[in-house]
Amino acid sequence: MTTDATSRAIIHLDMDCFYAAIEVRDRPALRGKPVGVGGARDRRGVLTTCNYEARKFGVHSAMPTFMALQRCPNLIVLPTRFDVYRREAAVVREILHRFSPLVEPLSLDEAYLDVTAHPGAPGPLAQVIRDLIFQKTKLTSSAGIGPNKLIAKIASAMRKPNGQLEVAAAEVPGFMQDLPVREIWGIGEKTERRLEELGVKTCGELQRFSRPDLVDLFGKFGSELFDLCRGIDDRPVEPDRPRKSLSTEETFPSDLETLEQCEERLAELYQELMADLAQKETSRRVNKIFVKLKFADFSRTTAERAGLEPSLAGFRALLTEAFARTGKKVRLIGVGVRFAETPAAELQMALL
Ligand code: TTP
Ligand code: MG
Repeated sequence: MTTDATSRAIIHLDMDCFYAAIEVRDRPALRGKPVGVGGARDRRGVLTTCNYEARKFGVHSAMPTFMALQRCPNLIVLPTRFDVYRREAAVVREILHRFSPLVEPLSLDEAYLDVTAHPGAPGPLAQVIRDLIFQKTKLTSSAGIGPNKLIAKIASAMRKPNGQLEVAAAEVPGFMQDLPVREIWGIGEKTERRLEELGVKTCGELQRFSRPDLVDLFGKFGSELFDLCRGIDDRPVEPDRPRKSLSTEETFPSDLETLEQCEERLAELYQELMADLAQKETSRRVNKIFVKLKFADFSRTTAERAGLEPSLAGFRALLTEAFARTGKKVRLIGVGVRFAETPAAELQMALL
């Protein structure tokens, strides 16, 4: 059966201050206090996120920790625990899959669901999903419900934290009218500034331009803008295609000569990999870890070990092994994981 694009029911679900909410849940004494999660000030760290109490002071994601502490001196800064976040995200993901096979994760705490085929009305359905998530995890989430991804995503942000907003197809024109153009997916600072120069701040104002006008101004994206500013978005909800591995690597400006130098860089790459893993591959079980080295003469070697969860100690052992194979100067280090073959089955097992 093909579904008319205008009659879809899409939910955008986003956990509230996800990492911070988990830390506060696990440390009840922190309830009501401003909490950030990320790197320590003295190590030039950056916050991954913070709770809503901290946001009142102007603290936000990606802010250097020292700056966050200037704005909010009582901020409690906790280190990240990616393994815990991944586990919670997997529980959430499993709940979402009970309601539709069409779940498209945007990050570990955010996803679109196409619930068009579900017999329930989408608004109450979103409430049921959020209640279930809370029941299982004691974490709150917010949802937007609309006829497409654009509307659903914008709507969920409007009722944060712990709320939801449904925009019916008939309400879309009114919803878009006063909406700032920057809310549209694809409009960055540059486009926003150009539009402002044209006297355009809201989607309603943008609607005065014809499609050819917008193409003249913005090229191919202009044509998309013509639809988006009217709340029209035909992008389908696309479930994840499982990848086989995830890795991160760095080529160094000058070759590394000693194992100690390599170990220092390995620790940084490990942090990056873990953050990436938490964001992109929430529910997958890792069944192999590996370290890849490329040497000054461009030859390469990979050391890997099966049956290990990723840990710094595990990667260090592999680095030592790979380094000892040649003793040549190191031009690039890569660290990565390979996933178990059948993600869905693995996940079911993990949750039993
Ligand atoms: P978001 O959903 O963007 O933020 P959030 O859940 O913390 O807060 P909100 O209530 O506004 O949704 O990101 C989800 C998690 O991803 C967040 O808890 C921490 C992590 N993250 C980073 O590591 N770096 C970042 O720059 C951002 C934005 C998020
Ligand atoms: Mg979130």
